[in-house]
Amino acid sequence: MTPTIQRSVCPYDCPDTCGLLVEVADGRAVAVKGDPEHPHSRGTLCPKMTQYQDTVHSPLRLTTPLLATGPKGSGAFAPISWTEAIQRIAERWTAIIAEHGAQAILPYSYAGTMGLVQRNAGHPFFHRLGASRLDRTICSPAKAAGWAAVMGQTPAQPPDTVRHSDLVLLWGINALATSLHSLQWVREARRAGARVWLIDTYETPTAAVADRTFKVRPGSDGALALGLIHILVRDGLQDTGFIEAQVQGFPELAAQALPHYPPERVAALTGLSASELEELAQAYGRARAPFILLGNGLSRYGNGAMNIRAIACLPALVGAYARPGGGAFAGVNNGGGFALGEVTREDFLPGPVRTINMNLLGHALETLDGPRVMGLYVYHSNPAAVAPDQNAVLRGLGRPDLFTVVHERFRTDTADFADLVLPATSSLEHSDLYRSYGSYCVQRVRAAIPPVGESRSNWDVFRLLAQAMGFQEPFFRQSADDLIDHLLSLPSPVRKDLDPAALESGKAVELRPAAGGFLTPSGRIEILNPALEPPLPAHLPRHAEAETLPFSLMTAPSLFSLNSSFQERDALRERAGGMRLLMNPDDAGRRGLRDGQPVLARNDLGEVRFLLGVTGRVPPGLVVAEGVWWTRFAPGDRTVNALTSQRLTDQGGGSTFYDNRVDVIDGNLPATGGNS
Ligand SMILES: Nc1nc2c(c(=O)[nH]1)N[C@H]1C(S)=C(S)[C@@H](COP(=O)(O)OP(=O)(O)OC[C@H]3O[C@@H](n4cnc5c(=O)[nH]c(N)nc54)[C@H](O)[C@@H]3O)O[C@H]1N2
Ligand SMILES: Nc1nc2c(c(=O)[nH]1)N[C@H]1C(S)=C(S)[C@@H](COP(=O)(O)OP(=O)(O)OC[C@H]3O[C@@H](n4cnc5c(=O)[nH]c(N)nc54)[C@H](O)[C@@H]3O)O[C@H]1N2
Ligand code: SF4
Ligand SMILES: [Mo]
Repeated sequence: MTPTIQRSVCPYDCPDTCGLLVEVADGRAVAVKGDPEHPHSRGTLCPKMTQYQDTVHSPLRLTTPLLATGPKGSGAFAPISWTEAIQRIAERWTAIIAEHGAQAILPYSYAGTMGLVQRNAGHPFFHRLGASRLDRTICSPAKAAGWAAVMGQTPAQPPDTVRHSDLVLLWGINALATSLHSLQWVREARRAGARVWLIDTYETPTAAVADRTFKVRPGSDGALALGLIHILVRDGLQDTGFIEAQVQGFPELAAQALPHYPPERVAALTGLSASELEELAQAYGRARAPFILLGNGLSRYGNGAMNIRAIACLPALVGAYARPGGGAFAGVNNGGGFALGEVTREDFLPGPVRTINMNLLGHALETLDGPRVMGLYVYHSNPAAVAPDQNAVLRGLGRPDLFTVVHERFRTDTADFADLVLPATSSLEHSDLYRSYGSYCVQRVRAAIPPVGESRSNWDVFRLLAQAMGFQEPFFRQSADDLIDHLLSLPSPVRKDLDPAALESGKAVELRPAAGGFLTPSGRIEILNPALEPPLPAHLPRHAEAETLPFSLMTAPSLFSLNSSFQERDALRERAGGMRLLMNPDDAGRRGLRDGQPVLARNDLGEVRFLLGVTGRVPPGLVVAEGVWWTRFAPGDRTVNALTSQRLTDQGGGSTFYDNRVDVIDGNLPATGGNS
């Protein structure tokens, strides 16, 4: 058969949402390329997706439902039919509901696939069931809260605005790994003469595209932003006209907050020298159109929302929003204009039910009562690897009385703890409607190939479960495409100029917001936000501030994986160089540790084996673990999140993956039993 080319989209939790051209032959994807007609990705893909067919047709794909035949975590399973699997789930859930009530069932999902229908497919089902609700806060709710504290619901500037900037600050963002295509606009600015400066805790791969890197202490960016504002105001570099017209609370900030952030104090808090602070402030204050590209990492701290809030004040101070090419980009917050409520169906809830924060999964499974969680349904997420406090999560998942179902493409660490595993389709095998969070693109895609093995999509599994549980609502009988048709049939001001035929063609379409004012309660940028306590931004200490273990631990993203996705690909794991812990040469030397040797990182929560990578890219006092590994490819029996805690952010109930300290010792010494 001659190959055909099908349009699709990258389904992963990445802001770029790249367009794909998939070459299909005999019902198989044989090649995957970037779609040159995609407005944001323009034909290029990252190294993870250029061989997506190797994920889709990986020999590790699950192809039938599996029933556990050994103890939890052993990974011993035998194939069963879909009919039997669904029947067993319905019977067990019915018994749990009869004995403990429906809230004893907890769904757990996040972002294995980002399409609106498949991602949210479980919501209507679990609402109708009356199950406990999951607060999906693992990623960046503190960033959202900190940003909204200042900017309200103001639509994000399109990310390509940055190409007209003359000073780009890549702030807490490893863009080469996590938002590759935003860098194309940064590079364009650089070619036109812009300076590109990186502010991170270590020299990430993104340092290679920056002119300079400023290495800050973890969790100190709020202090840094306030220190920069202090210098700007000291030297009269603020934009008084813009502030008077568009900003609320500048006099209060100047009088009450800024005196606390002189350069000497800020240098001590951030680890930057006083001269680096001066250089940063002068460059920012004197640039024609400074632009901040803001990452998520620095919000995953006990003070994360406040750090973001302080940074969000900087563009307002210098009037950057009024200058072509100036401003900031922290992610698209309202793109698409689809009625998500028509997917999630809150109206199916039988009444009030409890909500469980997903970052507290360990607590929820181990200690939470009233009622105790007896049934867990995990879909498109891998909490045994990605959730904080891995030991608590594994203790919970190991409970013999917990009935766990995992719907997955692969036998992940979480699947190993399931009573039943259901095989999931990949994005090439189902329909969905995508909206990006790193651009204003939306795209409708249909299956390019038939399901691999007996795999089924999230939407189709919940249809089967709804039928088995006796739900009569016609809603549960629709196909994913029926629901997408319905979403598109509802009018939205965001889509008023959209030609429906454009979406039907399968191409990505951009829905840029009209430029307008600031959507805050006051209609101004709220440096002072009277609804918050404190009303002005301030430096707050992070959780690990007073802890005494020698190293801050960065659990940073890897170029060659996406959270725990892509571990199935041998070539990508090899390019990552194994599960490594990066350390400064002086620290390694003092401990007698050598590059490439096994080490053990440990704290009160657990201990994890790594291979040591010694590099001057990491400053003293910091260690870096890039990527979230599957245990079966790890040097030991735990991965990085055995070292991260369930503590939450100051706002939004977010994760604090970067706010932890560890000790590191020679891994050839005997284990100390820290993973009970
Ligand atoms: N290749 C790859 N791509 C990804 C992901 C991945 O894991 N790998 N993850 C995806 C997901 S889920 C998301 S949410 C997005 C964003 O993914 P995120 O994990 O939020 O990554 P970034 O926004 O790049 O932010 C991480 C950077 O923040 C830095 N950082 C940490 N603490 C601080 C601090 O206190 N101050 C400063 N200045 N910097 C700090 C880290 O060193 C790191 O370089 O990317 C997505 N894309
Ligand atoms: N240490 C540390 N931990 C982190 C982070 C960090 O920076 N450091 N980042 C955190 C962040 S930002 C996030 S967003 C979370 C993300 O955590 P998750 O959302 O759990 O992301 P993944 O690890 O990519 O796991 C997604 C799983 O979904 C499966 N999947 C893909 N498509 C489908 C589908 O259509 N149906 C079904 N049923 N399954 C599918 C994939 O095979 C994969 O195993 O991780 C967090 N964990
Ligand atoms: S992971 Fe991100 S950069 Fe890579 S192809 Fe997907 S959307 Fe594009
Ligand atoms: Mo995320």
